[in-house]
Amino acid sequence: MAIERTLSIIKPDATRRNLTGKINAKFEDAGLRIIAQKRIQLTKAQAGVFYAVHKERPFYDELCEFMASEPVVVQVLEGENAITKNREVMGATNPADAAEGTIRAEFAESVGENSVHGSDAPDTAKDEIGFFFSQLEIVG
Ligand code: RTP
Ligand code: MG
Repeated sequence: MAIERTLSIIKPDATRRNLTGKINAKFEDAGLRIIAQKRIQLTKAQAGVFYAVHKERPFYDELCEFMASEPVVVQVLEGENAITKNREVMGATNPADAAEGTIRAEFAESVGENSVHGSDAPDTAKDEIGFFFSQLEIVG
């Protein structure tokens, strides 16, 4: 199996409720290593660039507003099949559909305020990691 890297964001609903450590424990228990991490507050414009793929969707404005509302923790996770594994640990977008034990099943408040982001493919993972981190900040 390939060792991959993926970009993770602990979203404002989770940082507000002091859940960073509990969420990080889920990643580490699944064999994902946190090889870069920082707490930042996005502007709405920066959130808009990050989520530009969704700009035609009805929830885009609300999503950008939410992502800029309070600090987030951005991270690089590394491990075997890290992109897929992280999506499994996160659970479905809507917490009502998320499997038991997943981050979204346990912590998400709604389909919009759903505690975590994870890259969905190798090309987006590479772009998203580069959006937030320089090579010097990633220590694998
Ligand atoms: P993410 O990109 O944040 O990891 O989430 P995802 O792949 O599971 O879901 P995606 O379809 O990419 O949607 C991105 C984020 O937009 C918000 N959303 N709100 N109100 C709504 O119906 C709605 N749908 C999506 C969520 O924050 C979702 O994670
Ligand atoms: Mg997505």
